[in-house]
Amino acid sequence: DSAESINTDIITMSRFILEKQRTNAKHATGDFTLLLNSLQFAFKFISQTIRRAELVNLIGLAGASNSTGDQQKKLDVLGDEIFINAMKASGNVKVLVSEEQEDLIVFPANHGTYAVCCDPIDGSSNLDAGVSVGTIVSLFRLQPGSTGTIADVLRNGLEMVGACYAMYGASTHLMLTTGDGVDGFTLDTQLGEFILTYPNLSMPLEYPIYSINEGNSLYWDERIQTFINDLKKPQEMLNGKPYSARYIGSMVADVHRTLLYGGLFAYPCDRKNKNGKLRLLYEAFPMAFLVEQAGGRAVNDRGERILELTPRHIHDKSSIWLGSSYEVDRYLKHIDKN
Ligand code: AHM
Ligand code: MG
Repeated sequence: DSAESINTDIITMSRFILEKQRTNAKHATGDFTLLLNSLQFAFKFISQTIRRAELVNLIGLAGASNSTGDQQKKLDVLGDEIFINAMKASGNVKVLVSEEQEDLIVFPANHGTYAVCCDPIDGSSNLDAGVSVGTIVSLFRLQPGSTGTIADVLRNGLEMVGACYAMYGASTHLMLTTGDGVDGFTLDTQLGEFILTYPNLSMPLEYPIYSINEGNSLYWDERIQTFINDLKKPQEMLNGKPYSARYIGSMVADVHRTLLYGGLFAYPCDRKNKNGKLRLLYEAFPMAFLVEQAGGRAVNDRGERILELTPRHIHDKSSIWLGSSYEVDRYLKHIDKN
């Protein structure tokens, strides 16, 4: 009987957050609930926009003409606008950093207490091939007494009060931490709701995958070259098999796989990217927070914990090694840390 197999008591993200708010003093402010509602809205809107654009572009390629002759806005720009407008409209956000905006944005009319940093569409070079991209977000509370300045975001990663990403893949997933574990949700497009699908996610402690752009290996430090080469040799614990390589080139998708399957994801410094490529505030910080909350680790090339770093500029970059504790520890041992 199909009626019997339908779960009539699903946990939507809104319900999940409200329940948390009732039972956990840390989330006792309705402010945070409203902020997460605005984030959900932005993710749904960006998700829908990407899916629609893909179809429209394909129809365009097949010969249909664009009657108005309008230039299609680039998806990165649309994603950025959607995100900024959603945060502005939420009223709870005072300060916003976006990868797409050179400067910090302060909303003068908002009396909110949150600072939000985001990469609205990360991995956008993959968009035209229909490969998963995502939105990455870190959340801070304003410093006590602050009316919204750069000092609200140039802070130690441990001061984040939340982090999340949405991945726009075969389905849209949303992984969230507020500092007590990671919970994952999947967008039910018919209901228009994120449904709790990965409650209290913990990642595997080890897994034989490494994920890195090996095309850069010529430019890596020798220590990094030897580390990655060692993973390609027969591994005793794998009955003589080597590690497998997986690299999508979308941080959200590579980190999502790492959270679910385990293994190692890295973007180290190299001779072309002297400080790495990924941005500390809205790429490395939120992913490090999520990975640690799922039981993994995240460090930079020198073995320093990502969450203990402090950016000096809003678009500062960092090298990163994150994933299962076994694989990150193995890197740390290789560089004589820990
Ligand atoms: P973007 O923010 O311009 O999209 O760039 C960030 C992306 C990440 O999603 C991904 O991990 C990385 O760049 C891939 O870089 P590369 O193509 O150098 O391997
Ligand atoms: Mg990015």
